[in-house]
Order: sequence, then C-alpha cells, then structure tokens
Amino acid sequence: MTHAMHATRGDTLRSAAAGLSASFLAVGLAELIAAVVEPSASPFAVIGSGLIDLAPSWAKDTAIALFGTGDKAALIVGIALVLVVVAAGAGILELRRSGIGAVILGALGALAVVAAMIRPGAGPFAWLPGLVAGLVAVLILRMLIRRLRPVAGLGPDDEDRRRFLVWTAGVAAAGAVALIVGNVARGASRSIEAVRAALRLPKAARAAAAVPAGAELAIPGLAPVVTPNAEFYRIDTALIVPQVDPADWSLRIHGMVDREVEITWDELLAMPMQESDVTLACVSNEVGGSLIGNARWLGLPVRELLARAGVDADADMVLSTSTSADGFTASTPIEALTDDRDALLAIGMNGEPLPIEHGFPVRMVVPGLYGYVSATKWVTQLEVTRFDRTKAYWTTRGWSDHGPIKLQSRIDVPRRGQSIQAGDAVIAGMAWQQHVGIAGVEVRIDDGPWRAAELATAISTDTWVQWSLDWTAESGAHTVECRALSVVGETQTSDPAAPAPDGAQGWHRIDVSVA
Ligand SMILES: Nc1nc2c(c(=O)[nH]1)N[C@H]1C(S)=C(S)[C@@H](COP(=O)(O)O)O[C@H]1N2
Ligand SMILES: [Mo]
Repeated sequence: MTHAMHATRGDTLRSAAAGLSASFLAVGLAELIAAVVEPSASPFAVIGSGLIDLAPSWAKDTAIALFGTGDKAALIVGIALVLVVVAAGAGILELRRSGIGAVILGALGALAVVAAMIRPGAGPFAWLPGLVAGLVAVLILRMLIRRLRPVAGLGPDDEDRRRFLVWTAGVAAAGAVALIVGNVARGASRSIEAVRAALRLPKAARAAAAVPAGAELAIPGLAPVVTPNAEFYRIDTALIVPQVDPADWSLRIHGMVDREVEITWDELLAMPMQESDVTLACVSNEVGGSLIGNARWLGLPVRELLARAGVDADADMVLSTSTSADGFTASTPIEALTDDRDALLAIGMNGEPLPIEHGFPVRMVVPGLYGYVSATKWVTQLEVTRFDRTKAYWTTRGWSDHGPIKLQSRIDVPRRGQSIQAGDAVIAGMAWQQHVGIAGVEVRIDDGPWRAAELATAISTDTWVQWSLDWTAESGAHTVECRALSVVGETQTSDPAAPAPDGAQGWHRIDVSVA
C-alpha cells in the first residue's frame, strides 16, 4: 500500500476543495475559449443539448410541468450540481489513490469533446473547449493533491497545507476570472441583438385590421388578447439561443419540387408581406396551462414560395429545418401550407422584428397546428417530402405526426385556489381552436347546470377568444369548470388526456373559496 493512505477528515475536505477548484478553473477556461472560438461549443451547452436530445418525451413533459419555461435553467443547475459532486469526489479519490480522480476528470473532458463534436452543425474547433477543460482539470488536480500527500511517510506539515490552500484559492480565483472574461466575450458576440435593434420592418402589403374593440374584456387577471412579446411563452430545444445574422441568412426550398428556390433576407423583404393574428400553442400545454400566446405576425405566406418552387403532386409534407447550430425540424402537412390560411414565414411579431428567442430573423407560423409540427424558429430550409419518407424532431420521439390543435378553454379568473369575497364576482378565461373558431363557452359551478358565458369579439378564427360570466358567489367552497363549443358544432370533451402524444384534453376545473 504505497499509494493509499488514511486521510484525515481535514485532508478529505481539502482534497474535495482541490477537485472543485481544479474543475472550476477548467470550466471557466472552456467557457472562455468557447465564447471566443465557438459559442455553441460551450461544454455546458453541448452536454445540456445532448441530454435534451436524448431525453424521452415523458422527461420533456415532466421538465416542463415542473419548471415551466424555466426548464433550461433547471437543466443547467442540474448539470452544475452533478459536476460539483463529481469534482469533489474526484479530489477525494485522487488523494486516496493517485490517478483515479485524474481519470474521472479526464473522462468528463472527453465527454465534453464528444458531445461537442456530435452536435448538428459542429464547427471545426468544437473539440477545443472540452479538450482544454479535461487537460487543465487533470493537471491542476494532480498539482494540488501532490501538496496534500505525505512525504517519506510523514503527513504534510502545516506549511504544506498553507501553501495548498493558497494554490487552491488561486486556482478558484483564476476560474472566476476566466468565467467573467468569457461572459464579456460572449456579450461582444451578442451583436445580433444590435443588428435586430437597427432593423426596420417593411410595411405590410396586406395589413391586418385593427384588433376589434370588443376583443379585450380588460378583466384583471385575464390574459390579454394580444400577448406582449416579453410575456410570450418560449419553448425550444436550444440551450444557447441561435444567433443568426440576416445578412448570412437564406432559405432553401428543395426536395419534391420542380425547381429549387433559395432566397436571401433582402429578397424576402422585397416580397409582399402580410400581417395576421395567430395564436401559437404548445402541444405540451396542460389543461389550464400557459404555453399559449397570441401575436400579430408579419411575414410572407409560405404558399407563395412553394408555388415558386412547384410542388410535386405526391408530396404530402414539408420538413422545415432550423439553422444548423440548432438542428430542430418540424413536419407540416402540406395542405396547411398551401391552402388559403395565413401560414407565414414570419419576420415580425407585434410590430417588432422577431425577438431572437422567438426565431430571429425568420420563423414559421401556421394557424391551427401545434408548434412542434409547424412553428420552426430560425428556419433555413423547407424540404418538400412525404410523411412515409422522413420524420421530424418530436415525431421521432413518439409525438403524433399530425398536430391539429384541440378544442380547449381555460379559467383565468378567479385563479385556482384563490379566495374571493361573497357577492358579485366574475369568472373569465380564454377559449381556442385555431383555424376552426369558437362559437361559445359554457361554465358550470359545483356540478350544476351549464350556463352560457359571454364571448368577447374574436379577432379571427385563428386566435383565441376571451369569455366571461357574472357570478353571484355564495360563501363556501366551490368548483368551477368550463368547456368550449366550436363553430363546427363540437363540444370540448370531458375525457381527460395527457399532452403526449397529440395534446392535452379535458375540462379545466378549479377550486375557489368564497369568504
Ligand atoms: N428551432 C426551433 N423551433 C421551434 C422549436 C424548437 O425547439 N426549435 N420548438 C417548437 C415548439 S414545440 C413550439 S410550441 C414553438 C414555440 O414557439 P415560441 O417559443 O416562439 O413560443 O416553437 C417551435 N419551434
Ligand atoms: Mo411545443
């Protein structure tokens, strides 16, 4: 037993600190290098993205249910916690048996290298941050632990321990500096935000009519009928938001077409733009959930570009692809892109260029379909193809091929579990079935008779609509439920279903206590 030793409790803590500070410096340097040479190759981002892609769809659902649109922050925190445990463990093991901790940290570096290189659109230096992280972690860990080791059978003396602490603190400080410099460097690459801010949108050739006055009931607590961009839900698989410069952007239409078409940003802007109000919804939205929002989009109808390319009669699907650094795909039934609905290649959202996290510079928006089969952000390719030839990001993960939005309604006021005063009260919410339209909403209290709510003026059949009902609330505990009726005579089903594989269904039911 020449290598092994019995560490004191103090040395165990010190060795854990060595593992932590070595790993902290490694991560800091890797983030710094990534920020400079290849922002999307940050080890955190590539490992996180890899986990997102590997995760089964129930895990996506659970993450969204637990953390909502903070699911990505939760993932990063999770990875950081795992790293802290592994790094401390590597330090402790390295002190006990030279080489073990180094192998563990080296393996983490190798994992980061592999994860970076297999990302779609990985650049030529994607391997560099992970490699540097691995080497730095191994060398620094060995250097620090050497200072804790007994010399010729004696334990390290106090002077050695003091020097160990100075070195460990120095390494951690260097890691902090690297992280800060890396962040500043990353900020400099945020210039796409400046490009966006300087853009002026073209005027719509076909402008939308003003939102009708009766569309907004203006009830406190009720979702506004037009969702401000800053409050619009965000769902995507991109840990690092793709930064696409319009000057470098182009869209290629290929596959089962008569002639391939490629258009640049300037060519797109020169085409006649159309404005339309469309409510976007996520298939992962639970009954009563908030993964839905409505905006006024400005863009070019997709059918005009498809007509230019000439679509083969056998094609039944268009596979839209996001920028290569992202690699998301969606499979949209071709009728939804060629019929008379306003399926857009959108560049504007509520009067502004698309926010970067909502797909700048160009995304798809298709009324009536959930986002996972239609709303590709940072879109760069449309492949005209067939459902029996290829699948898309979520449809290879068990979600349904066709994603028409289900008839749904939600209670916003009162909030679930809220207690209100007895007397005159109001119940209000939203109802939607995009591209079909809402004919009415009914409300029932304590399993009593269904009563018709008052419907606000719909902006169009492609948008959600507000509803409200006056209620004389009597004190006690009550349940409130709602259900929507569509313009084609359907009544929202009471039969509950989870989001997977084709959208949640059932009635929204809330408990309210009246004082
Ligand atoms: N590039 C890209 N586009 C994407 C996604 C994605 O993960 N990547 N997610 C889709 C899903 S599932 C939804 S619900 C909508 C959400 O759009 P939003 O974030 O603008 O609300 O974007 C769609 N477009
Ligand atoms: Mo979604």
